[in-house]
Amino acid sequence: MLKITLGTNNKHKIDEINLIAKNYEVEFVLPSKGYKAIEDGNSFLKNAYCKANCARKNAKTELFLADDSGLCIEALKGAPGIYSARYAQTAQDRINRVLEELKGIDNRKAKFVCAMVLVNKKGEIVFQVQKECHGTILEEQRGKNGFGYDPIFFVDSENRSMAELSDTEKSKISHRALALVDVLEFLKIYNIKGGD
Ligand code: ITT
Repeated sequence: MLKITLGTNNKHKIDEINLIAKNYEVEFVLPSKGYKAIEDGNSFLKNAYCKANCARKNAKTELFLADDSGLCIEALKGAPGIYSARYAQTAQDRINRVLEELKGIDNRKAKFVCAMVLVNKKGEIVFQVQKECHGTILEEQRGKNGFGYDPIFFVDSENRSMAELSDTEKSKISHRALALVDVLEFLKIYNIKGGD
């Protein structure tokens, strides 16, 4: 089984990622205690690199992956974008802020974006990808699954909010799923395996 350190402090992300990866011989593990990345890039890919690079510290694996993701709303000129995690204090406050900012606005088109960067022990980029999942911002919250902005994100292709999808359903269509499958297929094509 190939083990890869995932540079994240978000428990939902690692759970989602391991569910998506369940049919591959890959397991994602949390970084060592005290892991804290400074996300000072101006793009999802740059911030994903910051996190993956930082996860190398005291880690036991050969490879390091990070996911930088967020919600981009057309009528808000792409906001909250790379600031999605910092748009307000709590997840509920962030949802409230988006709903407030979109009050009375007809164009509710939005997309979730996920950038993933895989680096080696030297911090060199081995693979990177960015994917999107398209939808519409609802007028009010729907569903209890997932995390973050899921309850207000209506997934066009599924006709339900992201939070109304089961974990397994989300793991097939999300921005994170689309990006991770490319990472996993890259590992498979190049026959990159773990040592144990
Ligand atoms: P790490 O940086 O430690 O990985 P984080 O939550 O801070 O965790 P990001 O910087 O990538 O992660 O910010 C992503 C934010 O975008 C996240 O906190 C959510 O608010 C939102 N987001 C990303 N993916 C999402 C998803 O699948 N569903 C709902 N909201 C999501």
